[in-house]
Amino acid sequence: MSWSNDAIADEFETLADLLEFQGANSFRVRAYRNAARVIRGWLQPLSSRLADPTFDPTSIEGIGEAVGEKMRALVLDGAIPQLEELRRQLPDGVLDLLRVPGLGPKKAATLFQELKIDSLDKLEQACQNQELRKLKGFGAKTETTILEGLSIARSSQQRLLRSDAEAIACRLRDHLDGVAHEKLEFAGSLRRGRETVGDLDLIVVAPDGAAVMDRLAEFDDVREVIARGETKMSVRLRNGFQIDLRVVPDESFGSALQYFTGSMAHNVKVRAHAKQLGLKINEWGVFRVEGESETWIAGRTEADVYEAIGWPWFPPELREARLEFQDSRPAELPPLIELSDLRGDLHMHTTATDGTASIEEMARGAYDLGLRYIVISDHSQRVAMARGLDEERLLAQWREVDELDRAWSQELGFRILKGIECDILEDGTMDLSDEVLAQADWVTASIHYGQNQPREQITERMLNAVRHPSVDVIAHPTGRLLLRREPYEVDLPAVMQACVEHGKALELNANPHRLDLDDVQVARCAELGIPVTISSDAHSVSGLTVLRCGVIQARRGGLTANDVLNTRDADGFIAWKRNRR
Ligand code: DGT
Ligand code: CA
Ligand code: CA
Ligand code: ZN
Repeated sequence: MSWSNDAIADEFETLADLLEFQGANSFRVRAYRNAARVIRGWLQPLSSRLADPTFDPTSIEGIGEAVGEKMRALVLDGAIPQLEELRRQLPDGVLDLLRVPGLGPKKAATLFQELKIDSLDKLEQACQNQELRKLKGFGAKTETTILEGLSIARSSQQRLLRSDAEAIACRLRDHLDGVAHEKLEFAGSLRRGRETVGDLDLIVVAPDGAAVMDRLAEFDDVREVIARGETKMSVRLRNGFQIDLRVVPDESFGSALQYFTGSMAHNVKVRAHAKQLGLKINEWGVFRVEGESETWIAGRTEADVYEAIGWPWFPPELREARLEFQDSRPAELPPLIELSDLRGDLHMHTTATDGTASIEEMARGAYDLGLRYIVISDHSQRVAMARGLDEERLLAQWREVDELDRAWSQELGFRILKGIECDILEDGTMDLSDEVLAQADWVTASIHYGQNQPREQITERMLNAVRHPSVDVIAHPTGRLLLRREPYEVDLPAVMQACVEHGKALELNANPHRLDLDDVQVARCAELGIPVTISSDAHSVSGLTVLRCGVIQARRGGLTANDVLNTRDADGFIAWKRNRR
């Protein structure tokens, strides 16, 4: 049960939060936050290195004496004494306050001191009574933001982003390689590709189930074994996340995988259909029921289970009892899009604004992933925090893009296209002139400011952008941040209708924090014939790999390669824009 780098980093984040809450020196707070970032990004497991007394943690850039000592205490003794002391001093509810989006440690401290707020319930009350706006540095807007954030703080207590849950699943898979097993698969919402995951459901076939359970108990970050029986075990990690393990016989692997993949609603349909055929399905298999007797007929593989009831195998992403059935029968479904169908990436940033890589480095990264073209789309001037491009800098960047494009298309047949992520300003106009936008190969429009405007206003801004002759696609159309920020108030059906009329595309932003549009919304796009773009919005070379997450989301919406614009090759993509009505 040693500490993963993530769990170590979480402790330092909490330490920084609590110190900041107490009003500690901001230099110290920053040092702990930096340390957390370094630790999270470290590729080797630090806990095993720290067990070696000759290893000097301060040899790592960004780790000083104080952090190094605390890391050792944490890994060797199980706690950072100073952090435990802080936790003892503060009421429990204070830690909950720190999880409310829009409420940092400083603001939380003010609320605690001035209004004696030490729980989410008291915070909600105070916002509703409009008490916050009386304080310096708080306004009506803060109250709204906090009220919106409250539901997230309450609901996000256990759920993780799918990408974070997947990282834990990968580590666990490696860890369990240390014990004999024949089959191992993660079921549940992770397998269905949901954007957030409540817990992991692990199905294993092994010669010695008890040994697998012993091994699970030793997994990094396990805080407690919640339950352990003959075939089932549940553990909880330090971050509160739960893992459910089932050890099943080989002949039940497929039926257990099917059962625990869910969704519940999908399985209700499956069971009802089986019953009509005189069959019974549960996690142990498919059984023929004759009077009192039940005979096992299938269960070894998932395909066997579906075959036994005369149904096709459904991709797990579709098992939500939504698209996969029509009139309670399996729907006729064309093959879903796959990652390898993507040819280009239409949304990414470079060092010109808030990215960490140059145009050429992004191109190289995309080329190495097997893509054939990219659109460089840095921020426009309104996004001053990210050094957004004004017209002069943008035109200069485009000259550079053109030059690189010439070289790269000649040498590698790889295209680098001129784009921009142009802000839709608060008044509904575009952040750059029509004249400049008209020269782009691809114009992405998006909202970064005035996100709290009323529904009519936001919708009108989006409609303006869709109607703008040079705009091609609206990026992250609802503005939500998973587990952090609710979507803007926007009449999405109206925006979609306008996209149909004007032949514009909508983005499925693949960033795992956004996945914006969601599965139901992309399904609606496909239904209306609105081309969807799956783009990374990468700010670094490694950020390009999130395209995978976007493809999973698109599959959940039942999308085929045809529904997605950037599955076309560069010529086809450019032709689509040219032929637009
Ligand atoms: P999550 O963990 O909240 O993200 O979502 P799931 O879908 O992974 O839900 P979970 O972990 O509670 O259960 C995994 C699957 O197991 C679920 O999709 C269907 C199945 N399942 C769980 N509990 C029950 C139950 O009480 N009855 C039936 N029929 N199926 C269940
Ligand atoms: Ca689950
Ligand atoms: Ca579960
Ligand atoms: Zn962007």
